[in-house]
Amino acid sequence: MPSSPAPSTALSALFFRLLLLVVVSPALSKTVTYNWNITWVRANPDGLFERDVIGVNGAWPCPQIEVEKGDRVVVNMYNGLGNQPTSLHFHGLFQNGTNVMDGPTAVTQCPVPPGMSLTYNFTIDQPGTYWYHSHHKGQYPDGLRGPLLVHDSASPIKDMYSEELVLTLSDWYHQQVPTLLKKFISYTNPTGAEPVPQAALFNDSQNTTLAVQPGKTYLVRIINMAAFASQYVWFEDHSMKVVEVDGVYTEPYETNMIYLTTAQRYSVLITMKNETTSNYAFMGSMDEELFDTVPSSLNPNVTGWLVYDASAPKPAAKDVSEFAPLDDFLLTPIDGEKLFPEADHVVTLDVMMDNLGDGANYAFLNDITYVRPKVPTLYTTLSTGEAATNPAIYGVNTHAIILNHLEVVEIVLNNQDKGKHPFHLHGHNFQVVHRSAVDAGLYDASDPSNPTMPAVPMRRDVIQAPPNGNVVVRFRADNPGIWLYHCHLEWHLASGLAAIMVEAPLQLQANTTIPDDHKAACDAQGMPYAGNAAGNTVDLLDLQGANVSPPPLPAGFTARGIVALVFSCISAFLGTAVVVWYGMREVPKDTAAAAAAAARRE
Ligand SMILES: *[C@@H]1O[C@H](CO)[C@@H](O)[C@H](O)[C@H]1NC(C)=O
Ligand SMILES: *[C@@H]1O[C@H](CO)[C@@H](O)[C@H](O)[C@H]1NC(C)=O
Ligand SMILES: *[C@@H]1O[C@H](CO)[C@@H](O)[C@H](O)[C@H]1NC(C)=O
Ligand SMILES: *[C@@H]1O[C@H](CO)[C@@H](O)[C@H](O)[C@H]1NC(C)=O
Ligand SMILES: *[C@@H]1O[C@H](CO)[C@@H](O)[C@H](O)[C@H]1NC(C)=O
Ligand SMILES: *[C@@H]1O[C@H](CO)[C@@H](O)[C@H](O)[C@H]1NC(C)=O
Ligand SMILES: *[C@@H]1O[C@H](CO)[C@@H](O)[C@H](O)[C@H]1NC(C)=O
Ligand SMILES: *[C@@H]1O[C@H](CO)[C@@H](O)[C@H](O)[C@H]1NC(C)=O
Ligand SMILES: [Cu+2]
Repeated sequence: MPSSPAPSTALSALFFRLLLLVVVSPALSKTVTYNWNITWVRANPDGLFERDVIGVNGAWPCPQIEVEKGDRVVVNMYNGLGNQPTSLHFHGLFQNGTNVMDGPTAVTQCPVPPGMSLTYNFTIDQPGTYWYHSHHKGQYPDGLRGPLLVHDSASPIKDMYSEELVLTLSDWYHQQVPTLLKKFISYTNPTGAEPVPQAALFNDSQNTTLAVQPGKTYLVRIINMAAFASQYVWFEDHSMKVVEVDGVYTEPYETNMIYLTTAQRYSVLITMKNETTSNYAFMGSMDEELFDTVPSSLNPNVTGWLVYDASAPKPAAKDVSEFAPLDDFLLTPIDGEKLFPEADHVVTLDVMMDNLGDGANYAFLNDITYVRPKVPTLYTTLSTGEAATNPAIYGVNTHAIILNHLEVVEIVLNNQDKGKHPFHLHGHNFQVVHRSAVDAGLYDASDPSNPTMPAVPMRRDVIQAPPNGNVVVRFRADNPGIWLYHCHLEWHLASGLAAIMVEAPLQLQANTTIPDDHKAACDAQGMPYAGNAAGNTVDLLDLQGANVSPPPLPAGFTARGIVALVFSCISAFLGTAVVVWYGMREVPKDTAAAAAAAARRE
């Protein structure tokens, strides 16, 4: 090729601009590395009780993960707890191509035992507000959780505010999760009354103050990191404009109050007043309808203040007469993603609570209560070739549902329980295409009175199913992986309210390998990482030895009979205090009366 003449000034200017573009381009992503030693630390966030909490590098609250869209995140995690295994899950991230980094134990990895390390390594191509938390046996309410923020230079909302703030919400327990779980899943708690928290927190604390500047508009990223409690949130005399829901930008929607179930997030714009003379309370209030009994000592509220003038008083919060939060169904994603056409695959799941033969109360989807398999489900997929498309090899109690690559999936969730259940799907967000009123019963797709589905449905990754009602979501199976679908109330996940989406298993096999440190975590505990749910690598259809739920109640005994029997024993041995503590209100009247009569006879 002949050598070209010296470039013209115009050309060199163009070259320079291209160079500049490359330099400032958001495509130039970086790796953000965190070295985390997970250890116990002491804390007293509600001012009522000091206790051990799980922190990072000797501190609690845990640090914030903060990156730009496109960045790679590396978390080198060392389990310094000494007495418990752990894991990390990055809530809401699709982990597209990195299913192995998703984090739920028994699903995509073995628990990391004390004294061992594991590296999480993945890129993030989604903007917005997320969080991370332990995903091992209900552990995160003991403290291992924090915000994960993904900034985005191309954000459609970036010109609408001048500063960002983060506000986390939580419930708080004085006892540790293993103790609470032992009491919750027990024949002494046959009604399945969930542990009730002792306090509500803002930013893992209370009485938080936010110094604000008059006239300025802030983006407040609100994250509910609770174990159990939803919260109503409002800022006195300031309205909010919702602009993001669970990582999805929305058309601004003005409201005075929002409701966040555990694991949900909202970003809201708040414009400050021009006057600087007074300060204003902002409030969180736990949804007490979730609690079977409300102890008289419980303050469900937490207060913070927008501080315009540090020398002015912080006024007490005013009571609101009713909770009237925004209906999230009304939000519209800015990207305009249209309603998926008719689903290729409808998955209908019915939520129920019932007692099993051990007398404890369990949660069921279609009569199956989730039990952790011996082999993490991802490892079963990766080690079983063509058989990976056969749900039987995953074992009955993992409740594996096979999804075909790229099909449109509809999940119809019929909540036949009187409680509220916020359901979360890993690896995706979903279009919320129908949500019934409370007590509407089962979803009937052919009911002519169903409202027309929204043309551009709201999308998020956690949606609450109404009591005795239903919710219908759709998504495209465009992310091969083993994705947990579960109620995000930690107590219900522990009592089995989960199923596993085995999405495009053959495509997943084609490009996944198990990192050595993940295998080492299994090896250290003698846990297999190949074979069916029982660890059988020879006969994949032989599930002998697989983990299964307790047997049903003995023949001739009804659930109510067992409940009455157990209640009579408790009343006889321990007195009525225990009964009240575990939620007398849950027991049907005739059962309670029978139990009382039995107790009197003894
Ligand atoms: C983690 O922290 C614990 C407690 O401070 C300390 O004993 C241990 O050496 C630390 N380990 C690592 C790998 O940093
Ligand atoms: C917050 O303030 C209230 C009311 O003064 C007080 O009862 C509570 O203990 C405070 N919380 C903390 C964590 O200091
Ligand atoms: C993270 O993964 C990338 C891509 O596979 C790899 O190049 C890099 O070395 C990994 N980093 C660490 C710390 O493991
Ligand atoms: C909450 O904590 C974050 C991170 O430490 C901080 O940026 C933010 O201002 C705090 N928010 C409130 C309301 O205190
Ligand atoms: C505050 O002052 C600015 C500039 O004078 C004005 O545009 C804005 O409407 C005022 N805001 C409020 C809430 O009154
Ligand atoms: C909590 O806030 C609600 C709503 O304002 C109010 O009705 C209730 O009385 C408050 N409870 C306590 C214990 O302050
Ligand atoms: C995952 O990546 C594939 C290939 O780039 C893409 O087609 C798909 O939409 C992605 N799925 C999700 C949930 O991000
Ligand atoms: C993963 O495997 C599938 C099926 O073989 C292939 O089509 C796809 O391109 C692969 N994706 C990546 C990111 O390598
Ligand atoms: Cu639930």
